Amino acid sequence: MKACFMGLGYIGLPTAIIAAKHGVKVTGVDINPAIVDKTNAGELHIVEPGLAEYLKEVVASGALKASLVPVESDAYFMVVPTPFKGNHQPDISFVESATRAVLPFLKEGDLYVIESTSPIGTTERMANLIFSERPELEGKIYIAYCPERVLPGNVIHELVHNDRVIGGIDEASTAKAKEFYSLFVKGELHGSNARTAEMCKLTENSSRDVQIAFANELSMICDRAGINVWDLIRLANKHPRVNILQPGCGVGGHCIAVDPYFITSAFPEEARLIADARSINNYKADWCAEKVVNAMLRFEIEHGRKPVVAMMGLAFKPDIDDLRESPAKYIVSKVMLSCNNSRILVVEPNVTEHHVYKLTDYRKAYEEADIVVFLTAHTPFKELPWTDSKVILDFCGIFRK
Ligand code: SAJ
Repeated sequence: MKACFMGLGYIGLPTAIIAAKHGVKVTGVDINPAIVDKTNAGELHIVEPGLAEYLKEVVASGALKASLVPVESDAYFMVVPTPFKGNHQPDISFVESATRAVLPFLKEGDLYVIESTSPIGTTERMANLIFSERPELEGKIYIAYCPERVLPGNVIHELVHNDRVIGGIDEASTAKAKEFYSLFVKGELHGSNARTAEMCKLTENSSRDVQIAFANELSMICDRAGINVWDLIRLANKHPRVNILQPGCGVGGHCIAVDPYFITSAFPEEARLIADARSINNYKADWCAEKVVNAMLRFEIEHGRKPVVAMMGLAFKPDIDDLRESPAKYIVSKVMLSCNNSRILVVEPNVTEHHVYKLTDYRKAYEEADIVVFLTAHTPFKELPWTDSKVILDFCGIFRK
């Protein structure tokens, strides 16, 4: 079995590696020559625990080769980004160009799968594109959608053990795609149709966004009501059928803060709760920034001098170095713009250097600051001693019991 993975990013590369480890002869394709060279040298260009050894092994055995262009294979996987445009409309141009790149190689009996998070109808659109360019293939190839579901940081385990949803454009396509994934997936493979599988991925991440919005809304209510939201949620979750997530300084990353827009842009009349959740989670970051600015003004009035402020965390979630779409980063820049005369110490223990912010060691910043703002719940922060000699704005529950 020969397979081509189009896109060697956070999902494409690990999936290509795992498939190669399970006996598939894999060509990993990327438009970035640096990624291709690095991969062929057996070096991992992403941060993912445990994956570097696997990559070395499959490159050394010849099971995985990276390339700038696809080669003739039995199966083709589209694992490219689907960002949104300025108006929150999904941009599927990378899926389309990857599809056009494999078009000349497709032959009878081949499997074509989209893994990229995609708006409803994308698989059908790509099938139409394929058949309009290669009409002789209609009814002769298998086309399916199978979304990835892995959590960065735990990819090796989740790629193999998570259940997968597989939706073909017809039953034969679903069956063919299931056959491929069963080569390395130990979780259950749930057959469906392409539109349902596309919506399923958007639903999973929207569901998380809505649940986090509930926690964030509670945190703002509790702030005004003088209630500790962490205690409240811990107690409410003692009910056997209640499971509230944790509030934070907003929702970041390239999945949960993005995917719901693929629903709201296509169904603006119907998707009201999903749209509200997005705006609550976006608003939470502005709310946090305003709290920081107000605390700084209050400090200046009370002490007759500007405070030193420590902004603790830039990553979009705990214990990672990924700053993309991070609400913490947004809050830091907003606070800096409003109070550019104050000394603001920026802390991110998982990053050694940043091109915009001068980073300070977290212990030093905590010691020096008058106001400490916890934005990301990184584990090392939890060891810092509680003190009431500073103003502490704990937006992510560092000091929760
Ligand atoms: N967050 C909270 N409170 C919580 C949980 C998370 O504020 O209780 C925040 C995080 O701090 C972060 C954001 O939400 O800013 C997203 O973090 P996450 O850990 O919930 O999710 P991601 O973006 O790392 O990965 C998600 C996962 N989806 C679900 O859990 C439903 C993952 O399984 C998907 O594969 C991934 O999106 C994706 O690629 O779509």
